[in-house]
Amino acid sequence: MSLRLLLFDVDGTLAETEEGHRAAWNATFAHFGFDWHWDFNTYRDLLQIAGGAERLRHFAPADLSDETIRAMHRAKNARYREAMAAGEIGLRPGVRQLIDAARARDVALGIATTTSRGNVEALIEGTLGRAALGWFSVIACAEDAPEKKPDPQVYRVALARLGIEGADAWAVEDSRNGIIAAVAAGIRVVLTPSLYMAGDDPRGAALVLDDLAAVAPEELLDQLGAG
Ligand code: XBP
Ligand code: MG
Repeated sequence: MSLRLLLFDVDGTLAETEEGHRAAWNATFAHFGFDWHWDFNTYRDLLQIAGGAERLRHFAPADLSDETIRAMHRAKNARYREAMAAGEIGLRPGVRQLIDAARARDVALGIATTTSRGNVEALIEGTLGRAALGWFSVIACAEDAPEKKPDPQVYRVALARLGIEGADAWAVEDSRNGIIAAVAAGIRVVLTPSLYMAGDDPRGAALVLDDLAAVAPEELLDQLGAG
């Protein structure tokens, strides 16, 4: 067991993105003529359902067509990406430092997320710059894994693409669904609970930190078994 691959979740882990998603949803509801508004507590409950389109399907009346759900999800993501491009959301503390330290020690980096590739790219470009997309050996997202977390599919896809065993990888996650998904793929988890996930059950995580700045990056890589 060594650290060959560090897999990052995106929403809640690389950045506190969910307030961006929530604002974009609320603007989309108004645009489509609905008087719905997801406040913080409502959205926290809805986050139990992974995936934006799945979340809206769960919330919306049954007679709202799947086509409309898809159109609203696209509209939400267009607004969300505009906010990302405008630099409205930054990385969580310690993320950049851990990425830099891992690259310096030849630990491969990857992404395993429920959200779409376009949203991942918008976040990476808006925070680390376009060239940083090339720092990740694998980006596994909604388009690669239709079974969303807590299903382990996205983690299995990421491992399979690189031919790396779960035992040689660690995941950085923020949520209960994320822990369950990674552990089911045989991957150990560093949990950094996000705004919406604070107070959730951390069982299954091998290490729990307030955020990645809580431990110096070199020390953290040593703890995770980097060579
Ligand atoms: C995050 C999610 C995502 C985002 C929105 O899960 O559930 O659905 O809220 O993204 P995780 P989309 O961090 O565990 O991957 O609207 O693009 O689905
Ligand atoms: Mg997450």
